[in-house]
Amino acid sequence: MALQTTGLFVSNVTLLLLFCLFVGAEGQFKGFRRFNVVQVSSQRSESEELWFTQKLDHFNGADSREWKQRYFVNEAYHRPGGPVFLMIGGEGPANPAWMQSGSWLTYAEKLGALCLMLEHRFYGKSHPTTDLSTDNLRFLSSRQALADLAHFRTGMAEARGLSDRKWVAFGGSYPGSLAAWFRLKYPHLVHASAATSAPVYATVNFPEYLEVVWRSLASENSECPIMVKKASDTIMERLKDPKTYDNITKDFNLCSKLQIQTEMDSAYFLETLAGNFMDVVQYNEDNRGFEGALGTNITIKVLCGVMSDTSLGDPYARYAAVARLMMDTFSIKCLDASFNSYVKEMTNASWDGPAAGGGRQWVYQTCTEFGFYQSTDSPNQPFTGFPLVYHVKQCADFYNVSAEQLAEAVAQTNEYYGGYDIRSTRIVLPNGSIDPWHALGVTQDITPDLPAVFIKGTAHCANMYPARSEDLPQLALARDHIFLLLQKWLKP
Ligand SMILES: *[C@@H]1O[C@H](CO)[C@@H](O)[C@H](O)[C@H]1NC(C)=O
Ligand SMILES: *[C@@H]1O[C@H](CO)[C@@H](O)[C@H](O)[C@H]1NC(C)=O
Ligand SMILES: *[C@@H]1O[C@H](CO)[C@@H](O)[C@H](O)[C@H]1NC(C)=O
Ligand SMILES: *[C@@H]1O[C@H](CO)[C@@H](O)[C@H](O)[C@H]1NC(C)=O
Ligand SMILES: CC(=O)N[C@H]1CO[C@H](CO)[C@@H](O)[C@@H]1O
Repeated sequence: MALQTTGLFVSNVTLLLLFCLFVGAEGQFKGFRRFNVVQVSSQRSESEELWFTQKLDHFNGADSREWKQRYFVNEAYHRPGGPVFLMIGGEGPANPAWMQSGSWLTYAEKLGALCLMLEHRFYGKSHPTTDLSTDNLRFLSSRQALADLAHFRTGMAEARGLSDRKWVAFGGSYPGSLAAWFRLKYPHLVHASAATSAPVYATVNFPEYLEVVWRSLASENSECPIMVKKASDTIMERLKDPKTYDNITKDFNLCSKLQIQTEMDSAYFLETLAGNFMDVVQYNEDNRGFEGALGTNITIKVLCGVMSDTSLGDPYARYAAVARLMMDTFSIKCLDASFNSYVKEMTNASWDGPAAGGGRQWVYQTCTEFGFYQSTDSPNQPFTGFPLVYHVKQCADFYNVSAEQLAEAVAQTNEYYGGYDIRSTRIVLPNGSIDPWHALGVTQDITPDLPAVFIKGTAHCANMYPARSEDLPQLALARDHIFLLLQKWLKP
């Protein structure tokens, strides 16, 4: 996909991504605060786009409205009688680069699989409705997405004579959860799933995310998260005194003079700055499959190096240096830290709007299904000032969803899918120890047929990227382990 909205990727057309969530480019890719982006690149030309007709509402037989969903095919590894691999798209445009690289293709080559990828409804070019009004977003949910997958599976099997083949679902991050849930809810349609870095448990408040950030920073240098904490406490303190705003504006290279009128303004600013660390931890050395990608050399080690560099001044000054380093790296001219402009962008319902790359849609899904709010409500984390209420209020501001509705929706999600207590078979659940999302994933083998694959020292979705010679040995072993499981499950 071409992610035109992000400063991170505009400059280089050879960088294509697939997703789960977003890195870097603060303030550019609105609404994607650190969920999950799986990224891969490709130097080769894009795969051909194909279109599949879907119902708008799978759960209402009286509503016959239809739309076209985008998908991709790679037949290069397909051998007669081989399985069908289905890569599940997530909360962003489906990236055709996955049709050309990634560990799933290595498996496909060995197993003779036909490879398909289906874009998620409401993301990328898959537009079920004329705009993203809150009324239209009613048709955006994981349940509708799974029903899309089921109907796609059935339709493709008929059209291509693949009904007797074994289908395997793949996905990382939110699509990882979808891969697990596809197998759970449609066991007659999908034989096995590889559900990478999948947050299967929905929760309104997710303060554990920042606790993992603390531990990941501390594993580099025990002083590092303490310096971060000092810096964010200092900023919180200074925000109380408008006389400091000129300095803060200059130090953090803000696009316009800092204005703090409400707690939402200060929370948004503090969260934006914290985002630098959250992104780097989530994607640390994540070998997203291409050399020299922007920002891949900004690691936990680099940030902690800056935070402990006394020559830069006090922890506040070092924190500002981190922010400027990120802006330089991603060629961002200035930091837009205004909550008001964020609200304007997030409430624009046009498909051409600034948050239509996925932010408006994904935050809607968090408000109506998952929560996952990365709040500062735990004492054991390094940041200050963006508590749960700040996140919850956005649901009301953007979509008129109340705190009560949110809480009920999240409870229903766990009731519907089972949360951590998945009852199924033939789902492999890899997780990386430094990925903050592992806290909502399956952390131990549930049964021998629902194995977890733990990868010490790797970040979000690491096992999905193409192998590299410098990969940690445990990462290479994890890829092999997943292959052996698939091979076993696909035995006639
Ligand atoms: C702003 O920064 C300058 C230079 O570091 C410092 O002398 C001044 O006291 C600061 N102003 C405020 C209001 O903190
Ligand atoms: C990261 O790589 C870029 C380009 O190769 C280079 O300009 C930059 O200095 C590097 N940054 C760090 C922190 O190593
Ligand atoms: C939504 O965004 C588009 C594209 O940036 C813009 O042309 C339009 O004016 C915006 N709509 C509103 C209501 O702000
Ligand atoms: C917001 O939701 C409430 C109740 O769910 C409803 O009564 C109200 O009309 C809605 N407001 C808007 C602006 O849609
Ligand atoms: C960090 C984490 O949750 N790791 C778990 C991943 O899965 C393995 C099972 O293979 C568990 O032992 C880990 O605790």
